[in-house]
Amino acid sequence: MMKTFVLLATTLFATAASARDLPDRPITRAEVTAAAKAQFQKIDANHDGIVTRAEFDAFRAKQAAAGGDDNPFTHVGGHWFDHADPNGTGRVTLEQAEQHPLQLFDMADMNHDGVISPTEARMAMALRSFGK
Ligand SMILES: [Ca+2]
Ligand SMILES: [Ca+2]
Repeated sequence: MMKTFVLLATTLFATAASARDLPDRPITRAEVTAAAKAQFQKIDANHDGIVTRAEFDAFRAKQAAAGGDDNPFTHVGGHWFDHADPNGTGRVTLEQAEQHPLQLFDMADMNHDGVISPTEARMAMALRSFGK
């Protein structure tokens, strides 16, 4: 359970330095799906609906060259590919790319109302701190 919250923090809230930096408004499941899709489409350089390891590496290099991305909804973390491709096939579909963020979302959405409230987000962040 704790490990999952740590994962949540390192993915969805990866770049928020503290709970203070989180959006002080509810985060919806639809928003997470849309963010995952937007990320996927950016990484999928040749737009064939598959992200390869090479496309992921190229995107990460580009993101780093641009000085990183401090928006937790658009930042692509170093473990993105491994989370989306747990079987190591070297190919990630949109469906796979959405799965992990949605799993994390469902963990943080403690009352299962389809929304992460600012309180739920802060709890996830606090658990990240304990996990450090
Ligand atoms: Ca591709
Ligand atoms: Ca909730």
